[in-house]
Amino acid sequence: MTDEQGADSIAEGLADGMGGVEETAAAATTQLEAAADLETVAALERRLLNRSGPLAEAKSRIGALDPAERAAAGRRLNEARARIESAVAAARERLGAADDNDDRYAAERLDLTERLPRSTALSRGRIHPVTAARYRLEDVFVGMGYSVEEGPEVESAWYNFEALNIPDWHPARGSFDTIFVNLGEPEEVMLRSHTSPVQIRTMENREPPIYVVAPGRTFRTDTADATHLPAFNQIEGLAIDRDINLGDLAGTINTFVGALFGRDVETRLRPSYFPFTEPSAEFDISRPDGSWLELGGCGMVHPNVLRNCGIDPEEWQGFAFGFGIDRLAVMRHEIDDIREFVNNDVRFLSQF
Ligand code: FA5
Repeated sequence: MTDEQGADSIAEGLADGMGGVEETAAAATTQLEAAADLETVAALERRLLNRSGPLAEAKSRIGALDPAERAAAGRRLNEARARIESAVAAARERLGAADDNDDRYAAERLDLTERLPRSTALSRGRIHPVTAARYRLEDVFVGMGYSVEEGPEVESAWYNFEALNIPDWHPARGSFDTIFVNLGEPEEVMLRSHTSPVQIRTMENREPPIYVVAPGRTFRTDTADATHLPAFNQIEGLAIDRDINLGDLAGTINTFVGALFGRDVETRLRPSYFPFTEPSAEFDISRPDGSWLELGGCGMVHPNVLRNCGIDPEEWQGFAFGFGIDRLAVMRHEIDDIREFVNNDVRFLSQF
């Protein structure tokens, strides 16, 4: 028996006077409970309950009954209707809810156990080890009372050389292997070859006392090899105050190296030459095997540099230092070749 035939037979049962309405409603309920989809429920409802349907027809015949029987017949009919209606509602809820939920669940489904193939898996990004070293250095110096300054990567000869006591005839200009930019006067505009120009910019803009560090990219015509890159990073340090001496410089270097590497690492200063510091030194740090590694240059700020920035060298003194951040990261992670940092090999970079 199809659902539609079922609806017909129920309708006949109801239409046959008032006899058997309870049985008919029970049969309708059974059919509705068994209905497999919403369309079947709708077809049963239509046939049983609409205005020209059997319930309505049976009701119209109540008037022909004996008046004493009318109320009871009406009550039975209403109960049958109510029973069928609630069976329709229950069937609709059962099928409708299931249908709706199935669709919604399918659309919203998140498979938390799913594993993407390795090639398409999203991996978490990391901070590049040189950037991490820079952040760490900034933290250490900020903790020592320094503030962080930045300067432009394209500089004029004044900031990169002249104000730093390196006039154009000075042989030290040659040692910086400068990359010039083809703008304006020849050799007037360049990619900065060190972060020392930020010393000048800071002293021009600030009143002493000054305690700043200036990390950033620097550029030289150096050919890339295990210890050199043509674009590398330096951090500059500058302290200008009253009565600053070389001991303060040595103590500062000791303190930040200790903060970075731990107490076991020692530092030493070796006499050297930079036009912008006097006296000048190179500073080294000790390696576990007892050998020394050069980290950078430093010294007491040359009086000419102070004067170039409008600071009276009789009243103010200071020290400056500058060293390679990439070299520091190489040392920190015991890497053999500085070029690894720019090869962009994720297998290498994801180790840090
Ligand atoms: C200078 O650049 C000075 N401005 C440092 C200075 C600042 C001295 C303040 C005194 C006072 P130098 O050329 O030695 O100095 O470079 C400093 C450091 O930069 C080197 O010790 C090294 O760690 C790093 N460095 C230099 N060239 C390269 C390069 N091609 N690749 C990677 N690191 C480099």
